[in-house]
Amino acid sequence: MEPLTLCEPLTLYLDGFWISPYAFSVFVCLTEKGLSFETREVKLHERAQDTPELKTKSVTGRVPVLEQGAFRLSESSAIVEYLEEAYPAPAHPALLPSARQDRARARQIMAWIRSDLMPIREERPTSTIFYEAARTPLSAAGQAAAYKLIAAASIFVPDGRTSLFDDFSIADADLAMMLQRLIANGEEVPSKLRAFAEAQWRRPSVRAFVNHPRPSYVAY
Ligand SMILES: N[C@@H](CCC(=O)N[C@@H](CS)C(=O)NCC(=O)O)C(=O)O
Repeated sequence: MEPLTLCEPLTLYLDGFWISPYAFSVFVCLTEKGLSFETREVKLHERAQDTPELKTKSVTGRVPVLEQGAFRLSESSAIVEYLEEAYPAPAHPALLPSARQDRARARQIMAWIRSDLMPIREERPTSTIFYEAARTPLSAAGQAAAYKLIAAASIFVPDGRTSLFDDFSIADADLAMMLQRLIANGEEVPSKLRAFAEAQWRRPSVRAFVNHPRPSYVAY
């Protein structure tokens, strides 16, 4: 059953403005793996996630959703893990470190980024990276979250390096996206972390997402 599924075309459902950090993670993963895939935009500002079609595909009404034949999966970290298992090294680049403890660290960083730092996510949404920068300064809670992000990232990113581990991992892209919320909005970010985020931003898979054409933004 599954080998047949793996031959089926891949479709990534993502938001219509190409700003979802979770869709970004899956997009980078698919691109780094060298997989051909289609993208379908879901207009979240028109509540397209509530349509029966998307509800059936995602179950939870959220993007990203990966579709492969009759198999549909939402939750970016589950999708990344699926792709890593379904398209493993050496036939495809590994997107999690091969060393067990590094792999665990990458998963820690990915889980943390998805579950903490809420004031940054609220006050510096990814629309401020791809559209217009924020107009108001960070609140006290936002500043505390920025400090927490910078403190942790300064430990996670080794000195003199622009990647978390020896080779690229999907945690690099996720951490860079979180740091870009500060950088793009002119917040103070130490040079080591700025160099890290900028290096990740130059990666072709990341550029393909960042430079993808976007329609005019409608706040939602
Ligand atoms: N934990 C989820 C988060 C997904 C998520 O929050 N997606 C947002 C777009 S960035 C969404 O679909 N929002 C629409 C909604 O919740 O109705 C993941 O990692 O995929």
